[in-house]
Amino acid sequence: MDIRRNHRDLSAAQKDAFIRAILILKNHTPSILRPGQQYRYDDFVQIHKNSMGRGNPIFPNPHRNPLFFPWHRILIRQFEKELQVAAHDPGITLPYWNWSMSGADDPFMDDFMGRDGDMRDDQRVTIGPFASERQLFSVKVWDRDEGDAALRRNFGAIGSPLPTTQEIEAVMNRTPYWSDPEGWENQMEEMHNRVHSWVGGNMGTAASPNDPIFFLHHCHLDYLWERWKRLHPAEPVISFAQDAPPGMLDTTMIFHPDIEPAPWQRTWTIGQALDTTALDYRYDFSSDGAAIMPPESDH
Ligand SMILES: [Cu+2]
Repeated sequence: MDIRRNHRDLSAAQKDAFIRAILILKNHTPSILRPGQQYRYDDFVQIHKNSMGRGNPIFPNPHRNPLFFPWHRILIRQFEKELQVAAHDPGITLPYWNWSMSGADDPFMDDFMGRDGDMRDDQRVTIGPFASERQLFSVKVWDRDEGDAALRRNFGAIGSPLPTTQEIEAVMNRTPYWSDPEGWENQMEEMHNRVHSWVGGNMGTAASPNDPIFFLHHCHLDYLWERWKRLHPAEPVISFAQDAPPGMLDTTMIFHPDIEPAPWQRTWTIGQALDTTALDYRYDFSSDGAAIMPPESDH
């Protein structure tokens, strides 16, 4: 069982292994979607771009839709497993970023996610493992037309500030899962959009997985879904719009359009993505947010 943690609880060696695995996937693991033109990391960017209705769109679009949480859960779980395989290291798991920039919560360190874009260099990231001059992290899949090969960030330039703990907790108290616009999913997805815009650069586009912080961001959302389930045990883990067709839980989630190859062999129904232990991972709830967790019955 893989255990995911807050990035601040990772050792220097664990952070290093995570970054190295990303660079292997980005520079050495062959692409399945466009062999010879990009690497495996870029396939994840392409899948996400398609999911936003760009490139070769996939239907249904898993954004502003109850599918958002289960669909992104599978996307980042597949990424995590491919990191493990690429680095021959089953100990690698996705860390999450709790959207705070204070002290050890800040993931944008020179030896981890690297820093903000440089305003004197067109917002290119110039410090950290993904810095443009290292040439280890060339963007291959763009939102629209071919763009800059450098990773870009522009912290806080667009939209609202990062969500505060109080804002996050206010959303965590919401039920049910889906109710437009006041439900937990609806409000949490909105909050998630703010974080994409706050980081800016590639993160503000349909090709947002170009920035590795995407995976720490979505890991946090996945973690919050697990916490929400524990906070509201009587609430259905997922729910749909009143006019949704019956049998939604048994529908297979779509990760590629018909005109592109499947990114992986397996498929999942929505119902198969509701339990992390069935996907062979769980969160370490002992350090983060423990104070606001209900007591667990088994210990
Ligand atoms: Cu997305």
